[in-house]
Amino acid sequence: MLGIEFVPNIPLSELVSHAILAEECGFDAVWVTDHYNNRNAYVALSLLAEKTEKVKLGPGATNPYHIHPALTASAVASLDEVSGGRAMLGVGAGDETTLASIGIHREKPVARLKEAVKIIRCLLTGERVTFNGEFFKLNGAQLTCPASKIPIYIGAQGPRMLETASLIGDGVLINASHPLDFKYAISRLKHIKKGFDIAAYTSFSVDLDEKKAKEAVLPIVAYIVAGTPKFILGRHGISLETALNIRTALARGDYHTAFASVTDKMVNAFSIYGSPEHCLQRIHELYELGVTQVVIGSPIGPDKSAAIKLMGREIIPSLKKK
Ligand code: F42
Repeated sequence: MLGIEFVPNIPLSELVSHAILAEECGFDAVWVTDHYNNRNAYVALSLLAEKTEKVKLGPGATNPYHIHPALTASAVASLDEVSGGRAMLGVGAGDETTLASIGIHREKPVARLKEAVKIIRCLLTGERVTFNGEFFKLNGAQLTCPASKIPIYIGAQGPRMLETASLIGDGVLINASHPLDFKYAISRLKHIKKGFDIAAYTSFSVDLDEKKAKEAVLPIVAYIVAGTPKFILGRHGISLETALNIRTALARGDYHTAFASVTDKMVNAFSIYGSPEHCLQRIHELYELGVTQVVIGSPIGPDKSAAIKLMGREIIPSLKKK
């Protein structure tokens, strides 16, 4: 399966055009990111449901801190109805910094996510649910629009979250681009059952001009490096000190220094960028490791529409042949 990620930080009319184009070019799934400061993910997804016909659609990823799991269940069930059964759900612990900016402290993420997924699954079956958990209490709650077939994907990078995803998810969304990170992550998915979808949520930038593709991905890589834990930086031979320099520059708004400090090692570790041939080879590497869905994530390319068309011409036909 081949997915694409859209961030609703652009007018939704534009996002809809990109998604229509992605469907025409052969993508199978469209994920919309969920952060309070962007346009609302479900508003975007309802529009996409109306304007597309085949692609699967889902938030990638929402979280059980800024939305109660009962509301998430109701939102994805509604999406399933308006899209004619194409909904999927991505749910993670949420972005710590974004949550902190609206006063939410991300406590006990693994335990909270487990409870939330249990509640969402029960509600989606249409059952009346009474639940007395550590974080959530439900008292005879019931949906009027059950949709029990919606697959639930867990956003995970850490060892405990990955193992949990393999226990409670129908799939996992792994935010990484490099084979080394997938080797590690897949080794932690200890309990997966047949049909479990291992999705690689990559940072991706394709263009005929490799230099332009690289320039487009630098800002994203700067943010990734700034937020990546020491043990993952070490895996790629990147020192904590260089990462901290980027974090400090970003924090004081000095984007020039931050982006200029991104090294080739960092871009290679945390993104897939370059010509269509090169990107195709990197995608193949991930499928060979056991990834079952590659998600083409931000920035997609220096010009999104051009990059989606380029994928449709020079990458997707070769992937579909396999
Ligand atoms: N976050 C968003 O807010 N919006 C998005 O659109 C979004 C998209 C997205 C796509 C793919 C993806 O993989 C992640 C995405 N995220 C998005 C981020 C996502 O929501 C999560 O933040 C991220 O995936 C979680 O990262 P993680 O697996 O590293 O988990 C964190 C929480 C972690 O620290 N995990 C550790 C681990 O080993 O897995 C351990 C945590 C742990 O054990 N905690 C204990 C517990 O009970 O939870 C408590 C420990 C204690 O002492 O309190």
